[in-house]
Amino acid sequence: MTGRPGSGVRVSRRRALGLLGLGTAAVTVGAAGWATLGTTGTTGTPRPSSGLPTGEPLAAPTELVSSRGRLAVDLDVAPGASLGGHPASAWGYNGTSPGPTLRVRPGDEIAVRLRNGLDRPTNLHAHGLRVSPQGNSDNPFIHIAPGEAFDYRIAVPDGHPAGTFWYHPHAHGHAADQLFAGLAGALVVDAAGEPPVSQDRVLLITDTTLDTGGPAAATPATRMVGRQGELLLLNGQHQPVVHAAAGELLRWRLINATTSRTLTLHLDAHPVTRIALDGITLPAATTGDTVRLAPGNRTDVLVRPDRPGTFPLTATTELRHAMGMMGGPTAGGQTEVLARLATDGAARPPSPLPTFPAGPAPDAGATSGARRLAFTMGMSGGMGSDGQGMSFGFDGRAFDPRRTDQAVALGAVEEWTVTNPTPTAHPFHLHAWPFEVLADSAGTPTTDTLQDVVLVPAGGWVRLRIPFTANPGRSVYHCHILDHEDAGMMATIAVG
Ligand SMILES: [Cu+2]
Repeated sequence: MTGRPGSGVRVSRRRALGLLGLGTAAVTVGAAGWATLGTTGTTGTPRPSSGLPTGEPLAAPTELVSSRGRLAVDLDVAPGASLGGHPASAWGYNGTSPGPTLRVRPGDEIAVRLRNGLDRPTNLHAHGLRVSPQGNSDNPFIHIAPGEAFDYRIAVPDGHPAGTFWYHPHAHGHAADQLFAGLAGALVVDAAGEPPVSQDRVLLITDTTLDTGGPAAATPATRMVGRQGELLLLNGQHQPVVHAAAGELLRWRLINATTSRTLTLHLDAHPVTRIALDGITLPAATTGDTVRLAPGNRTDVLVRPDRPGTFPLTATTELRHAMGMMGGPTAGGQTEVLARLATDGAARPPSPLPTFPAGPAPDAGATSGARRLAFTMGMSGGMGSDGQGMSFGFDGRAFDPRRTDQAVALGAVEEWTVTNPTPTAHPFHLHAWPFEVLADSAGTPTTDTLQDVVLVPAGGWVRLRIPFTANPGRSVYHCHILDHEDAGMMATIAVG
């Protein structure tokens, strides 16, 4: 297991040197036995290829907290953003990648003035929030031109679930480039009545490859399989360290903000207890050795270290085939150290974890309709062409913002079967209307709650139950491998 993408998308090692323009690349093996890419700097000391140090204490993004029912923030989108406090050529919000963490409460208004300092359009998506998709709320059809500003007003309803959400650009044709460059931030809805923890941390995962002038461009092959960065970052840092004392109760708000990777996370020598999925606290916590996150998914976990030591938190990226097992580009398949947990203090016996109040249960009303839709991906025959010889879409059609693909009556509760006849798994994301996963072709255990991203197995299907009981308006559903979305794997839905 090495930290290399599959052979089909291998890119120049020299690219990873772009961050601070350091010397010659050499493959080294780190202290933990992981193969890493290193460079020899002027001192002759091996350094990470990125120029980013490893082993620094995990940093928290700046927190911007609402007061008296409102959070008013300026978000400036621009290149030249820092990573983990170190100068870099990432793109960021207010000069950093990730951007600030926005913390609000149910009933608050989020007022964002977004200024576009890029040379291409951008916009803002509040991923997972159950808010209006219309006007200047969470509207994915808005494009903000270079040099322009836009005032978003997002009303978070009373009774909105408390949990972990996030924000990122969603301008069609630009979303993958911009997320890969570093444009992502956490959005936390806080509520009273949750048990106290010793540390409540956002752990936002991105990946990127930085060239000398900025983020590396994707190639047709990497777009087909979903681009993957050479650097896997946590809060913009490379392999940071979470410090804690044995016995402390840690809440980690894990956000998969990578462009394409489905990740399985594993903490050495410690079980993790999953208490929330996609911003909703689960009716029953589950404890296990791993948690799996498709692109866009979040999960909140509790960890209580019980002994002193240093324990790697690893991330295994699922292998992706663009064209099946017989050929074509592939990516993933490797395991990397994402961070390390470093604990001190005396060993202590395990103690019980507190119970968190469950989020809202899925609507139990009768199902009033059913639909079937299918991911489509194949060699271009014209319609839906991405210009690279591949066609991406739903039901044989590429995204067209003027066409309405699904018209749903407000108040309907529908059962959707999303099929995937393609040779790669696609994460399905629906804006504004979270869904219950009733079943999938892989037999994945269900959670009896609502979520907003589900991985649809290659050659398989998922069956969803979707209450369209709030938030009338027009929005989108799409693949959360954002290269696929930008190439047309997105469609429109109007609820009203
Ligand atoms: Cu996809």
